Amino acid sequence: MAFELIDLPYDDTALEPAVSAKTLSFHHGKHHKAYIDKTNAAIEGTDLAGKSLEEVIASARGSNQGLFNNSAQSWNHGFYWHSMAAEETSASDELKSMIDDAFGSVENLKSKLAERGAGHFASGWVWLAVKDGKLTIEETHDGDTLADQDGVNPLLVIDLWEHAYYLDHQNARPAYLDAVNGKLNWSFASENLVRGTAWTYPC
Ligand code: MN3
Repeated sequence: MAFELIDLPYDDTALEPAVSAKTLSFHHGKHHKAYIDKTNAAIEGTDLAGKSLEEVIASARGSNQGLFNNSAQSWNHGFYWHSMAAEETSASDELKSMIDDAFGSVENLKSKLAERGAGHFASGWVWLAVKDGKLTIEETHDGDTLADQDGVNPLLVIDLWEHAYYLDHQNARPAYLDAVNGKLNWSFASENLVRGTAWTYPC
């Protein structure tokens, strides 16, 4: 069974003007699809066919860079689509209190995410995650992921690759980050926190 390109959890205009329908059509329909297709092509007929995407990622890490990049990017994009929401959602009381402890307030956390995302050199991802029981902001480079890292539970992610924002904000990554900060799915983050283990790619 091959991995599938998951549907966007909202209409393609739902994130405008932060992320336009045009960006989503390329980002989801072309970029994410290509990562999925390449992952499927690479595992077809191998021992990895039939494994979960998380198992493929863990197996490819450090041993097959091409497969690692494509499988991790497949996962990261699925997680990213869910990290944003059409309507503003709010964090659970538990998450809110962890955010207050670690960052002072949700607004401060958003500023920190924007700051770390803007300062990240070249392509990658900025994450809100639970590590060793505490909330932390993490960055990964290129296609790297938190999906398979022991003791780390990713709650939200923001794509920092230029293809995520260039059509809408050109080179202004900070403008994209400010806009996307208003679309973060705190209810998804709260579900991830309660589960206590990393989200799994749905198909
Ligand atoms: Mn991307």
